[in-house]
Parts: sequence; C-alpha cells; structure tokens
Amino acid sequence: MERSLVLVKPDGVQRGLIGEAIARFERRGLRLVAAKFIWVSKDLAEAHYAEHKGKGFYDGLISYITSAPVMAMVWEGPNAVAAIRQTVGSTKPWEAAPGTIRHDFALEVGRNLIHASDKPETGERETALWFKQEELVEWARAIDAWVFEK
Ligand code: D4T
Repeated sequence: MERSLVLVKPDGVQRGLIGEAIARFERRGLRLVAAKFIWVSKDLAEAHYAEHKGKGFYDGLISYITSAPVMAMVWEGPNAVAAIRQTVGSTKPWEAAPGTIRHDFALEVGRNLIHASDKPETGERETALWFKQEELVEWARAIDAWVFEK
C-alpha cells in the first residue's frame, strides 16, 4: 500500500476547493490516513521544497506556500502515488489532462492548487516530514474489499 502527502495549497484553500479535492480522492477509492489544517512555517516550507533551493521560482514558491493556511493530508491505496498525481494533473495546469483538478481549476504553475508526492519514497519522506507517527490513523473501511484487490 502506498502513501502520498497531499496539500491543498493556499490558493485552493482560499478558493474553497478543499472539499472538491477531498471528494475526488474519496471517489477514487483512496483511504484517508491523516489530515490537518495549518499555516506552514518557513522552516517546514524550506524543508519541503529543499530540492528546489537555488531555482528562480524558489523564493516565490516559499512565499506562496506560507501565504495562507493549507490543508495537509495523507492518502493511501494501491498505486496511490501515481493515481493521485493523475487525479491532480500535470504541474503546469495548461498541460494537465481535462478532468484533472489542475485542468479544471487552475491556469498558472505558481497557483496550481495541490501538491502530491511524486514517488512512493517521496510519499514516505513527506508523510514523516508533515505528520507525527501518532497523527497517522491505521484503519479499515467496510468497503475496502470492494476497492482494494488484496
Ligand atoms: P508540487 O510539488 O507543488 O506538487 O508540484 P509538482 O511536484 O507537480 O512539481 P515540481 O516539484 O516540479 O514543482 C514544485 C512547485 O514549484 C512550482 N513551480 C515549478 C513553479 O512555480 N515554476 C516552475 O517553473 C516549476 C517547474 C510549482 C510546483
């Protein structure tokens, strides 16, 4: 079972799209593991986006993610990382497939509404960065056998 960190970023929160994003992940069959509504500190933003330090868009990225609260979540399921990135759509919204969140609600890469982990290892690392172990909820749903093959 894979896990992905998902952030509804400040623009998604301000635009009232938390419920829209959650509904899409729930409908897909993914299982929620953790959620919290927080104002991201500069330290957490810098740790999260460490790989982009030094790039031209880095400063704008840090001020964007710390500009208003975010809804931080962990979702799990088989192939969850790829499935979630598919539901979210390409980083550049104008390249995102129709029906994805970024296609349906966004126009700019610097206002692309959602973050989702890009690899299973990233999902584990980002989950540990954003959530304490005791904030992760292990549970089963009555419908799991109808969504998860094993
Ligand atoms: P996040 O991490 O926000 O889900 O985005 P992606 O995983 O889809 O894309 P990324 O890591 O390549 O980029 C991180 C973040 O930087 C912004 N960005 C990116 C930007 O403002 N300008 C750019 O040219 C790029 C490549 C958008 C997402």
